[in-house]
Amino acid sequence: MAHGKYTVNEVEERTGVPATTLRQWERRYGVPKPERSDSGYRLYSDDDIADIRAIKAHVDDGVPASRAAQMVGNSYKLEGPRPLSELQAELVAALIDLDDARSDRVIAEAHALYPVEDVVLELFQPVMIELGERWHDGTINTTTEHFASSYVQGRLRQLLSLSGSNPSGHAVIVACAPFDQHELGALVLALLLRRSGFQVYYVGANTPVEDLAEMARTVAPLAIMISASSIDSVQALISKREHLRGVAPLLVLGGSGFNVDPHRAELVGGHYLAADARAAVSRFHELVRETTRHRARA
Ligand code: B12
Repeated sequence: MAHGKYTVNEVEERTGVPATTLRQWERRYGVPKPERSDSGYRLYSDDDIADIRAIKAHVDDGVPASRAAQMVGNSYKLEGPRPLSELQAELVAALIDLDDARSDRVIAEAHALYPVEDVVLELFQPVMIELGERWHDGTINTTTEHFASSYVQGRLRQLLSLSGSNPSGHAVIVACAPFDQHELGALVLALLLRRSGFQVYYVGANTPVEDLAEMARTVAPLAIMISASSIDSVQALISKREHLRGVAPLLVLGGSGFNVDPHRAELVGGHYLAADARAAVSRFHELVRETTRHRARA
């Protein structure tokens, strides 16, 4: 199997096909079919580059792009279930078309074929990153972004409630930092924590730390876990860190505001675990084991 190794800009340089056209071909015709990096970026293989050159050659000869992509795409062999990377392109296209019935079908296919964790991390996460980035660079408008975010958020909330809460698991509060509306990462984290046996209290976007401390006095969690996606929300946590001190045995910080510089977690007085929720949950289990062992000895 060919592995993705070139970014979209490198492919643009090598083939002369602009990045926007590459994404359009992928969305409309399903060719090329780049893999995604852990953080959701497209990575093209040598085979993808060969396909792109072949499509370009047909287009240069006057063949319409749709037909050219079909000619190249038909040369793919059928190899069992569609990979999540293919479903990603289809879900992005369905959401941009504001088509929730089509989005439902793509997600039903993904759930039928892959574990929940893979669907969330390899379908929802990259799709949201792609749509959010397109909104940030102005290629989709706010209504489309809101439609897509609220659709994906709804799906994640549904999975969260279907996962049930384990009343005998360690209690954990999951919230977003003050001023932070980036809720999807926190939702993904809450879902994975719940599926791995924690009793999760999911609070959501833009949470004042004073209120979190108050809540901790009521539910006595083992950990407060806060997601911050922007530098502003990291700064808000740093300036309010005194309110979080000692309110729970563990304070865990994550999200892209910390992923870009994990040392920021020390400035808030908490632990940083990993850039991705699956790795973070597995490290969190270790941290919980160490903490509970330590507390039992004390
Ligand atoms: C989607 C998106 C949005 C959506 C959010 C939709 C929603 N309801 O959540 C919208 C369009 C609304 C938005 C708005 C804004 N955004 Co925005 N957005 C993004 C984008 C493209 C993807 C974020 C996302 O959803 N990722 C998918 C989730 C699942 O991934 P994740 O958040 O990284 O979470 C994973 C891990 O980090 C980890 N994790 C997350 N939290 C935690 C917590 C703990 C404790 C742990 C252990 C792990 C963990 O697990 C998760 C699952 O693996 C990012 C860029 C990017 N590539 O990340 C910019 C980005 C975060 N946004 C940014 C900005 C600037 C904004 C705005 C200020 C823009 C504006 N001018 O209005 C506003 C802010 C609004 C606000 N007050 O918060 C910047 C922040 C830059 C900075 N350094 O400050 C980014 C980085 C874009 C950029 N490159 O400039 N945005």
